[in-house]
Amino acid sequence: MVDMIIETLKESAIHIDTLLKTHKGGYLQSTNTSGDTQLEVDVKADKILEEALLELPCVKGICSEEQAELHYSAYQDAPYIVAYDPLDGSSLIDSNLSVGSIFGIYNQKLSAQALIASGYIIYGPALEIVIAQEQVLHYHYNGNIWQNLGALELKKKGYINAPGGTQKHWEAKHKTLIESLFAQGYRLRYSGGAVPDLHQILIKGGGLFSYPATSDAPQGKLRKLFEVFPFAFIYEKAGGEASTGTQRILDLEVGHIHESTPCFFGSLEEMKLVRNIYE
Ligand code: AFP
Repeated sequence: MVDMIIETLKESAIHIDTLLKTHKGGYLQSTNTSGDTQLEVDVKADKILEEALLELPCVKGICSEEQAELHYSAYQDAPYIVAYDPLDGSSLIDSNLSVGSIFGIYNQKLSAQALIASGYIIYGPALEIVIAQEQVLHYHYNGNIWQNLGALELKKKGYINAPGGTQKHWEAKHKTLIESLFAQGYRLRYSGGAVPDLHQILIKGGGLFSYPATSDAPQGKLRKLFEVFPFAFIYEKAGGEASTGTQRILDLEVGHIHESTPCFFGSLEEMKLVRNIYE
């Protein structure tokens, strides 16, 4: 049944990619629950996913970053709830940088422990999708079919440092962490889109992505259900770790569906350094 959801996400990816490549529309008057001003393409991508997923008899409900509440389907006995961010990084669209869709497939309830698969679509020079179940599989769309490019695995240590958040609002210990990575020769790679930034670390085999607690955003910026849990699941399945600095992400509870959390994703060596500095 999860395969049906994954096939539907692959089909929706092709529609959203076409939308992004052909559409030129600006901002709407509306904002979403997180207070972000919505682009017309945010709303359209959301509709594409919502309509496709709600048709599936195995989907009990959907929960979108662009919508205030969980939306139940007609299939109340179905097992899965799909939580997704239809277009993450949409503020990068006007500069023509890569953006993505992120999704988590939850069994019966929206909790980190109920996550059974997750992934993301990346709309870049190529259209790709990464899906984590037991392995983290990477697919490329060749204009006709989805080709499996194989499993993504993190090495124990990488060389990329992707530090999110405004530096003047970082805590002293976070500055220490980031400076220590640069002092070891890590390279800065940060676009401002979680999908391309976290994808690059997976493709290059390792590194650290951080979006810490800051004085202007004490709970970080990235949302648990739509960004943080799906990527935590992916990074763990790829042989890395994901934490808040002091706690494993996939042990966190969820209060409100739009709740955010500080987060760190990386390969084992970098995550050890995060623990040493944060704990
Ligand atoms: P937008 O969807 O508003 O572009 O935000 C993207 C995002 O949620 C995530 O993809 C990035 O990692 C993060 O924000 C970047 O935030 P900063 O610009 O504060 O570094």
